[in-house]
Amino acid sequence: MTGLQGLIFDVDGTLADTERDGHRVAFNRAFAEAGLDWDWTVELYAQLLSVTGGKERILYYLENYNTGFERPVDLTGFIAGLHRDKTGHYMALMAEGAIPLRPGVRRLLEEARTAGVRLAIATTTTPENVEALIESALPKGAMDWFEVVGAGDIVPHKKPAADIYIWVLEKMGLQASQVIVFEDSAHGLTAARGAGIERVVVTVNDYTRAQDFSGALVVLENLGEPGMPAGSLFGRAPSDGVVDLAFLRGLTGPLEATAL
Ligand code: XBP
Ligand code: MG
Repeated sequence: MTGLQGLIFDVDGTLADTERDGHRVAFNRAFAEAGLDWDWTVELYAQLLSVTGGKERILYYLENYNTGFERPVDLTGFIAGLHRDKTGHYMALMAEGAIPLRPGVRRLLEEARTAGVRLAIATTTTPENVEALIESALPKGAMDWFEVVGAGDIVPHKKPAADIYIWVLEKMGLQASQVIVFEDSAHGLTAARGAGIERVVVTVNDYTRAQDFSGALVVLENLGEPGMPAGSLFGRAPSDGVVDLAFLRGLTGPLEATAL
């Protein structure tokens, strides 16, 4: 295992809890605006999250939950239009400051920057959405904190495919053994592991808590803050409940050794 050079973050569910009150709400606003009576409830959305990517998720919904919908001839164009409007609604929600970063995220980003550990993003979501969240939740110019942003349709296959992590590693010029990945979902974990990355820290949320995270080094409630330690679900958790660089640099053992 080589020294730690970079931290790669997933966005949705990892940097912030954007799915239930961000993406889901934006989808529903776009549907209503288009005159559709589709309602993606919190419960239904949990099932729809089995497919990553907003356009892919709409198609999955039509194929599995709304088969009676009379499809327009140009279904791909129809979905793309809906999704474009959804992105607009999502950006407006972020501009209102609707979703804060999760505990410990800003602290760890700032510690990494100070220490010269490189930062990157690997996400399925649309690039504009990443910028909207970062600009609303971090100081002005914080997009520059991330030297590589891998997002959306930039790769042919979205998570759980490994494409986005392979793309980000290549852009950073780093080996899989030189980075640690932060994810919130089994699909994200599978994607990172598929790219050969062994060190994956999972922080769960209500949509992902029950998923299978075997293959992660540690599964936590969140990254923790001093005085607000993170609960742990699996693996080698930090003794003080706070994920910082000292803890991450110690996460070097073989994978099997940390799976309790
Ligand atoms: C994120 C997603 C995305 C968002 C919607 O997954 O699945 O589809 O829900 O984004 P991950 P778009 O956190 O694993 O990257 O609508 O912009 O596609
Ligand atoms: Mg995620």
